[in-house]
Amino acid sequence: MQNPPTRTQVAIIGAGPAGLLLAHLLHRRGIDTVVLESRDRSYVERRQRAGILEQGTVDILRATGAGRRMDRQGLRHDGIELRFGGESHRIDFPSLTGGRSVMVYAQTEVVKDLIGLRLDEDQPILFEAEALEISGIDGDSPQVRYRRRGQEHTLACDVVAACDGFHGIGRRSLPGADTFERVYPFSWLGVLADVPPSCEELIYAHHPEGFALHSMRSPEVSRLYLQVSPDERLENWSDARIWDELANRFAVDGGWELGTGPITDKSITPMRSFVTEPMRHGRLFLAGDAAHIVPPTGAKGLNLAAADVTLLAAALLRWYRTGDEGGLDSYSADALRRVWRAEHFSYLMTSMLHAQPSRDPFELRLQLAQLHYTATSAAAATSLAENYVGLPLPGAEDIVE
Ligand code: RFL
Ligand code: PHB
Repeated sequence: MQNPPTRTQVAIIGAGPAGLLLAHLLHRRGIDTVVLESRDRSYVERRQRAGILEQGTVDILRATGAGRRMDRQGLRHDGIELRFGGESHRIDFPSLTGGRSVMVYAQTEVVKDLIGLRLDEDQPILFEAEALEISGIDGDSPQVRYRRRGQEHTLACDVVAACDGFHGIGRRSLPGADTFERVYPFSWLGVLADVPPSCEELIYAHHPEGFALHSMRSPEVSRLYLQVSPDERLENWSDARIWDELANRFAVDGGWELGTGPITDKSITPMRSFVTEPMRHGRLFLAGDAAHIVPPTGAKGLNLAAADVTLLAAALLRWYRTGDEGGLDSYSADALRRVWRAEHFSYLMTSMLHAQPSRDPFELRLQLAQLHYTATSAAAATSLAENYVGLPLPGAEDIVE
């Protein structure tokens, strides 16, 4: 693209799941967008992150023509396994949630699919275009100033959607917001390994030494996580030590074998909860990690991003079609209701499954009581299942034709 566009209807900052899905939903309904992304395409497509799509996220991708590869290559999962005290217990999603389930399909693949669609449809997406400033949000023609290939440009628009993640400029450009934060006293060491998963469904393991999670990316690739201390360094974790510790934390009475293989990616992620309120000021709207972060234990981050932009797309469509601002006015409150539900669920899962650094025996017994209750009570299991597969997506019916 030689001359980047100077005006659009909705300027979208960030080509993560939030920005790309918003652009896709709006384009289908005839609303013009320009996506600005500070990184290059290959970086965005390779960033290892989420792996689980809620039922509502799967439905919206499928209903809008973005789910074809997901339906071929994604793995539908009807439950998860909880391991604690040497035993394993299965939570069955469809029977507890009226038939809902989740899809194992990596964020990298969702992002590739949405970028592919955008380029096939010849819609503007500018990589290596870093938004520097958002201005004019109290008027009706805001602007985004950005730098691309050493040159500064200005993009004028009706609305700015800041989908620029936790470290973007969107949140800092929204005046008068309140923030809420909790930093947890542990991190996740995540590895990607070329070995078939040793389980059919994800395993969330509680262990006195710390939490472990067995997830997957495909029938050939496993994704595994270990709780580590926040000041832990990657160089302390040889591949052999990682496999030993995983086997230790997943051990169950009667035996279970963890397959091992070459580790192809290793990283440490801190865990935090963060929310900014409100998510809108004038013509600036925040969506996804730009507005909120959850600890990954509930697998909610990407799904919340999808929920925000579904709501925002429906509100924008209503406004462009009828001039009715009702959806835009209630966007922040409606989005935050779901955000806080997900914050609470992620916090509960995190607190139930992770070892406290103090090794407080009272806390440990509370965790085991909650795990036992979840494994044996239909009411408790239903609550976990309903939150895990995700509540219905408001706005989805309005934005899908
Ligand atoms: P992203 O994905 O961070 O995308 C934001 C994009 O904005 C760009 N950007 C800018 N572009 C232009 N100008 C600027 N000034 C810019 N500043 C930033 C960035 O380069 C980037 O491309 O945010 P988005 O779209 O809101 O998506 C959120 C999700 O990525 C995130 O919530 C999930 O990855 C969280 N998460 C999980 N979510 C789930 O739903 N299920 C999971 O199983 C799950 N597992 C995880 C996770 C996150 C993890 N990490 C590493 C944080 C597991 C891990 C380990
Ligand atoms: C992942 O596959 O990366 C994953 C799965 C479930 C979680 C978090 C991460 O809760």
